[in-house]
Amino acid sequence: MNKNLAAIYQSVVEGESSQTAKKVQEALDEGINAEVILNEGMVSAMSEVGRLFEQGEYFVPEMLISARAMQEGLSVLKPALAKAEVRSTGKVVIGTVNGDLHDIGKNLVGMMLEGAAFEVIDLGTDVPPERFVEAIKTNGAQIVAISALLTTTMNNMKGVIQAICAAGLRKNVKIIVGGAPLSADFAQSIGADGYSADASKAVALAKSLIA
Ligand code: B1M
Repeated sequence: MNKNLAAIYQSVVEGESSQTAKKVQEALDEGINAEVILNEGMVSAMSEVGRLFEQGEYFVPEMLISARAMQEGLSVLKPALAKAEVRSTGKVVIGTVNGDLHDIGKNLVGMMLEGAAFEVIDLGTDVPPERFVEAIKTNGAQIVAISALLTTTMNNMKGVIQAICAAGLRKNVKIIVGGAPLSADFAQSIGADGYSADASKAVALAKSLIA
């Protein structure tokens, strides 16, 4: 692996925020593609953090400091990932479902959507169904993107879709879902319009749904 990519990987695993930011900048300066930095340097490092957590070598505080390092690196990477086109492709309301605090994947999806010129309204994490409904009404969004990282919270996505239906807004929006424990079958079972396994596929999906 390239020296800078290896250093990024290591600094995310070790939760070294400033080192991550520095090495991401160096990798960009070296001309390494932003998506390569993201996937080989950072996303793979978070998988390793997950593995260490599963094996009892890392605990929540270690996961948290690795997540901070990842966020720090992402803020340096963002301009390169989101080379926005001028015209708006559409409006997307995005959030992590209620009960769930994971936001790195959701933030990445938001960034990539912005890069494809979508206007993104980010509701953050632990978002209750009624806030999704309110945000659709206020912003006239065409797409709702919901993220969940826990097998326990993925089931709350159905509640969001039910609330959107109950508010009479279902025909106005396309609903896409994603997050590590999900699958296309799960998305279909809760009445979503689509599922994507990663951030770039989410962009393609969003574009195809409003085409
Ligand atoms: Co937590 N956590 N965590 N965690 N965490 C996982 C998810 C876990 C798999 C770790 C493990 O056991 N291996 C496990 C879940 C097990 C399960 O449910 N089966 C777990 C657990 C158990 C927990 C706690 C319960 C731990 C505890 O307290 N005992 C707790 C729950 C808190 C809560 O949410 N209520 C908890 C807490 C945390 C931290 C707060 C410490 C931190 C999150 C910080 C943050 O997000 N700001 C954290 C972290 C960092 C992780 C891991 C290590 C990394 C997640 C991550 O950021 N990945 C994770 C292990 C792992 O994923 N391997 C783990 C990188 C990110 C780029 O990938 O989020 O998958 P991901 O996003 C991808 C795709 O999934 C997809 O695109 C993204 C990019 O390509 N995607 C979408 C995501 N959302 C999408 C939406 C879309 C489309 C695509 O459209 C709408």
